[in-house]
Amino acid sequence: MSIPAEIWTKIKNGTRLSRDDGIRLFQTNDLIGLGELAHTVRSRLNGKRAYFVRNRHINYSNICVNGCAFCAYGKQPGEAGAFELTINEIVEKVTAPDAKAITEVHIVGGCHPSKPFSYYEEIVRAVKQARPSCIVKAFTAVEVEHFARLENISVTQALERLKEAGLDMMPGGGAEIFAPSVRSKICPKKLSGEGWLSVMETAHRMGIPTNATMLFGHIESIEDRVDHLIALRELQDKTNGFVCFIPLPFLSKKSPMSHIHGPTGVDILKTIAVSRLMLDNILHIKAYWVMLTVKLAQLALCFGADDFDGTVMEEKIGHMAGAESEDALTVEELQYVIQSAGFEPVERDSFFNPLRR
Ligand code: V47
Ligand code: SF4
Repeated sequence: MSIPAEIWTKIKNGTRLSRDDGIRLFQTNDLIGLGELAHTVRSRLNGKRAYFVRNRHINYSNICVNGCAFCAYGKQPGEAGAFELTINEIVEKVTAPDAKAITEVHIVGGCHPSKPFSYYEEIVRAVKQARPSCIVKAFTAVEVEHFARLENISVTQALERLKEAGLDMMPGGGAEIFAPSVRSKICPKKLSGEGWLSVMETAHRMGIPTNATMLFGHIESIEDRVDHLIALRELQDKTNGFVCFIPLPFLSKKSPMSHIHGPTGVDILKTIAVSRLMLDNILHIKAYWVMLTVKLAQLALCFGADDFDGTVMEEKIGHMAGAESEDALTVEELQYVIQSAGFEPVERDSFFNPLRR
């Protein structure tokens, strides 16, 4: 199916796309046309710029009671390979010589059955104290709701305490696919899609910006993807709190769901392009090279993406699921791949303010 002329007109005029438009875009075989449309919008919003950040990931623990069917990272308490870090070990990771230049720390874990809320407050406080100029982007909506429930406090109280400790921003993980029929199969114990959106709405209203994700290419339908994007767009209309959207291709190789193939390269590029076109109120789309591979992420810049994430030291979630990407990239490597795709590399902070060095 080719792209209907009506959609070209809507994009040219900046008119919002409907659910049907989104479905028709996913159904098209005109990959190049789709890329052209997404590139038009991306150029309108972000010119030739492709952003990156000097960041590192810290996973404080992989112990998780949720046991999502797609996840190779989470371990049950006592299972081989389960780990948890002390506050000192976490601080060492942000004060090590190789972390000297970072401007962002991305901290996530699992849903631990017993750690007290004070542990999470202490993580944020200690990292902020060790590196006051770094942005602390920590804990998904799923983790925050879990911590609050264990501590018997509200999500608002949990976020107030984390903000007080130094939390600047929240990552976008845990969204998966909002459709209850999919969630009940791939992550039945996890916070619902509605719950995820509600935690994010609370965070945004408290002045905590967040990212958003979508895990695609497993058992969901095209309609589920479009509905997921529309739910994010509707919340963004209300709060304007989402900074960046990150489409995450399902990595199947080492996942417990390895019988399902992940998305093809064409599907990944299509999904990035449709995300750019549907999410007219989220300024940035991330080509997360860790899960895409650097080569596909480079192509994604021509299909609507404008952000390359960053140096990403010590990523575990994607690599444990079989990601075939590097462990980390240097700033020179990021600049090289962006530039050789025909874009202008711009170092940014976590909120996409350009940084001049
Ligand atoms: O929430 C888990 C996903 C997410 C697999 O906000 C998997 O800046 C693919 O959210 N295949 C964590 N994906 C990663 C994440 C993220 C990454 C980079 C930047 C930001 C940001 C957020 O990874 C999880 C889950 O949705 N995930 N297992 C898998 N087998
Ligand atoms: Fe736990 Fe997150 Fe893995 Fe689900 S995806 S099992 S919540 S770590």
